[in-house]
Amino acid sequence: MDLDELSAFCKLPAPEYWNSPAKPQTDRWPQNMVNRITDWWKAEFVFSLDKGAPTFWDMELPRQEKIDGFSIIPSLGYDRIRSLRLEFDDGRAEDLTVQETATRQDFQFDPHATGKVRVRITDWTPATTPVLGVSELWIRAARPEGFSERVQPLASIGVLVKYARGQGGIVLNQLAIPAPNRIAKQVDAAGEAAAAQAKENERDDAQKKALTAARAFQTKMAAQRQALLRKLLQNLGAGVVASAPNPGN
Ligand SMILES: [Ca+2]
Repeated sequence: MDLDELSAFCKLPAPEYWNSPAKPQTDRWPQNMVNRITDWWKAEFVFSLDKGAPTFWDMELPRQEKIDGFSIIPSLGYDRIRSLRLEFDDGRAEDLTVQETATRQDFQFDPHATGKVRVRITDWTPATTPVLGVSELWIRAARPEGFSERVQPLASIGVLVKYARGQGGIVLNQLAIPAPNRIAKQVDAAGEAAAAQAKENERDDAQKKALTAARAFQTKMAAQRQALLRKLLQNLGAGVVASAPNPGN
């Protein structure tokens, strides 16, 4: 949405980027960094340094923005983040010191014009198991003066938004969300299967109709044949009767 927090709208690398085959509902799922669930270890995102996982990743923004804020709740399960560097397309970076606490830590800086934010973990307190991770993070964009008066979210996730305009305004209450590829493919496949079935039914119907017509034709022909035969026999009978010699003669 066009509010100022953009992390959930960013494109993240796939789990393979961290050498970690993963699926949703595991702590190896990158989107766990922005799922806003903070009180369950499985809802964090972690990666293994001993599997060669890189300690940086790009968060691609939906469009060019001016980024001026970042927040994080680090994962405290294993290695503990002590510092981060945020890198931007303008060639500049922000170095942030992170406390080893499971609380949200907010950072504000001068805006950076950028299409992505590279998050690089630069220092950490090592644990016995070399696993690093993030519970949650947030990326904020600079908005023009008066933005918060004109654009007011009615729900925390920003799906319902009020755009105040003088005495009136606009309310956003519907979103067109394109189906993810997998679902789109399933829908396509289901559509194709249904079309094929319909075609088959049509073929079956045509066959049934042809069979019914053939049977009707057979029945009609049989009836005609019988009628003809009956007439023939009648004529023949009449003839036979007519031509039979008179027993009296
Ligand atoms: Ca989370």
